[in-house]
Amino acid sequence: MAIARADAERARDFLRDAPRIRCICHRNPDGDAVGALLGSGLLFEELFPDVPVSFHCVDPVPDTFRFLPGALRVKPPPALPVTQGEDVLDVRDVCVFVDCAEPKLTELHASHPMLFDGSMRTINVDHHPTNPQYGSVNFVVPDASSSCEVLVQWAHLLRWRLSPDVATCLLTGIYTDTGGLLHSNTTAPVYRTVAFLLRAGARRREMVTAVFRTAKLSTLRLWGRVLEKISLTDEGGAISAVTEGDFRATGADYAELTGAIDYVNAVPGMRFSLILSERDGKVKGSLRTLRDDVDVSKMAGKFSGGGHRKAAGFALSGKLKPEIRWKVVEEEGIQGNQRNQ
Ligand SMILES: [Mn+2]
Repeated sequence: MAIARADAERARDFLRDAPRIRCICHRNPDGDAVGALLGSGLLFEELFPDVPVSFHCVDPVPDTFRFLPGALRVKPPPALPVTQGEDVLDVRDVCVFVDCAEPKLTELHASHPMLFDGSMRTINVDHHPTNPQYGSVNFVVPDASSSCEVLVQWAHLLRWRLSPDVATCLLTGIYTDTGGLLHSNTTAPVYRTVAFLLRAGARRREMVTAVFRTAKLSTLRLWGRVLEKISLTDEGGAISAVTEGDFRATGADYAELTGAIDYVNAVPGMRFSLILSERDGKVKGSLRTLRDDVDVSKMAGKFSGGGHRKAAGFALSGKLKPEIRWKVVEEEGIQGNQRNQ
């Protein structure tokens, strides 16, 4: 599936004629969300120098991605038109949603309904197959590794030149959503896109050092807890859980959990892996598999979640209740040992 030229041009015209462009990514943003947010916004600034661009997210940019150009410009969402203030939403503004699989992931669906009810011009750039195409123009490409890759496809179609800053942002999203070009979504087109971004001047070394070779002590301690608590189930799952107590004790914030699942998923012979985590009265589940015959998006669907075949998630309201499973073992061995002493 690819982007249609007519859509690419229509979205470009929206941006060119907008009084203001607002780029918006999902809550708890990951590398693809931040990379696509900054990469798209900086690109639009270069393409349409007369149109002001702002960057919005309900959560701050994680420290890991603060090295990216424009990261310090990310602000909370704009105030509603009925209020007065410095940054007020105008219904003529054009909003670009990046990596938002559904409106509620922006956390603006209730407070800013005009973004989703068709009263504003919006562009929806994403790669999640479950995306309900809520934009006026939708670039939803499920074969793409990342939203950043979708942005490159759009740029290619209209022959937009990418600056080194834009290329660095977009490369970050491709690298993080493919786990450093290791996940199964690292297709030949991904390598071609990476090569294109490197030629455009993407600062790969700076990005790899910041994202893949730097971990805060609190992160390592949190991951230590995740790894220590891995248990294997009869169904072939490698499962771990982190409670709010774990976050408190390690001083890690929620975003620092990102990446730990790949280690849980490394246990040989397992069908899938799962990390359960507690946050604000909700339990979030992150599912991964390395196998082609397991579809974790179906498993997540049973808990009203979704995602991809190999990476999916869900959220339930509630808390985690610790349960220690003890097994009664035959006494034979113990007695034998005692006799030997
Ligand atoms: Mn993504």
